[in-house]
Amino acid sequence: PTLPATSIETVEVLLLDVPTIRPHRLSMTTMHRQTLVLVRITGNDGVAGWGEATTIGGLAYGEESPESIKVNIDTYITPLLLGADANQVAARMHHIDEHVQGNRFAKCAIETALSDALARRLGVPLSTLFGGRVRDSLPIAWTLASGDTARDIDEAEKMLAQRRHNLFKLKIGARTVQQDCAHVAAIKRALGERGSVRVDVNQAWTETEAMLGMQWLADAGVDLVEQPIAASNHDGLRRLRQKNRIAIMADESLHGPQDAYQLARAGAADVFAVKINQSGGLAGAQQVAAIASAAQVELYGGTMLEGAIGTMASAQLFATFGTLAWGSELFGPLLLTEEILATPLRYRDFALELPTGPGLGITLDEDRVNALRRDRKTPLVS
Ligand code: MUC
Ligand code: MG
Repeated sequence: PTLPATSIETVEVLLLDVPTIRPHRLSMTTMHRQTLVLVRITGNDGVAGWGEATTIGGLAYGEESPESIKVNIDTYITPLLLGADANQVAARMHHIDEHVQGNRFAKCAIETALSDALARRLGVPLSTLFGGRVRDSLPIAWTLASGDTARDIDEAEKMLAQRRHNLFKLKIGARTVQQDCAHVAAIKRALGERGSVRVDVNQAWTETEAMLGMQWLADAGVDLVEQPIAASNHDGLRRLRQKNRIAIMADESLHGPQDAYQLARAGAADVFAVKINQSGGLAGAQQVAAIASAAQVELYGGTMLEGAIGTMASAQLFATFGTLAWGSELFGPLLLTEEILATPLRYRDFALELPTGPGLGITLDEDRVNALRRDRKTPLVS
């Protein structure tokens, strides 16, 4: 059966400000809250789909801010969508690409919302639109980023005891290489073989610092280093890869299929951190995974610390990947103090379980969403 044409009636962009459970320290910023950028697209049949375009630290991490995403969708993308057929997702995205340069996060949220609604109309999980599931749950890493060694060890012990996470990503790069490596080595010593320890430098090192740091980290038993040097320095990544025995993962270097192709050609990474937002959407992320597979680059399912919508959209896609050698890090909702779903996501046995319902398979609690909306907050009275 073919779906009848469904015209797009509304496109809404909501900004939700949500505190984090503790400060989250990255080399370029310390987060005390996250701004979720949620997009809802509703068709004339009343069916709505959700997408998310959340980023990290305003403009500290990427080129799109929550506010720029909202204004660019409202001003430039929504007019391209209103009245058009909601079910022709590829046609809608192609049309947007013809008129809008860049803006990968905004495009990802739009594509996710259209795809969620389409899958709901068809009565299938979102993963079915991308070929169906290879797995029903995803291993989930946790990021230790309190900035304090003892607190990080304590946090990791709790995660192991609860059987919530046994893959740990440590955020480093804000202190000296020596200080950072001592911090990492202490954590790895405390955890031993009970957990995999990886680090994310978020581009903070020079190539010479990385050469030194990676040797120390390899000796400390660290499994992988994510984005040790500047995103654009593919040659440097290749040189580091050739001279070290520790795996290198590309994150900020990887903004969609073109980057995936260039990195693979350059032999610049052992692993790709695939992110739906950085890839410009689900289809772009699927292409990144295909390039990785062809080039025998291993995969890791990355996050921009999205809330439940972006997290589940990512999970639905990552569940279709043939292999996910390094697991994933879709823990975003667990870093936030507020729940926005009617039923929380299920994290257990070191994994996130995928729901079986149609579309994203989640239901938002709209009262909670509304309570967190920036535009609904009572203005401060001075
Ligand atoms: C990043 O660079 O990977 C993902 C997990 C986390 O703690 O920060 C992000 C961003
Ligand atoms: Mg990273």
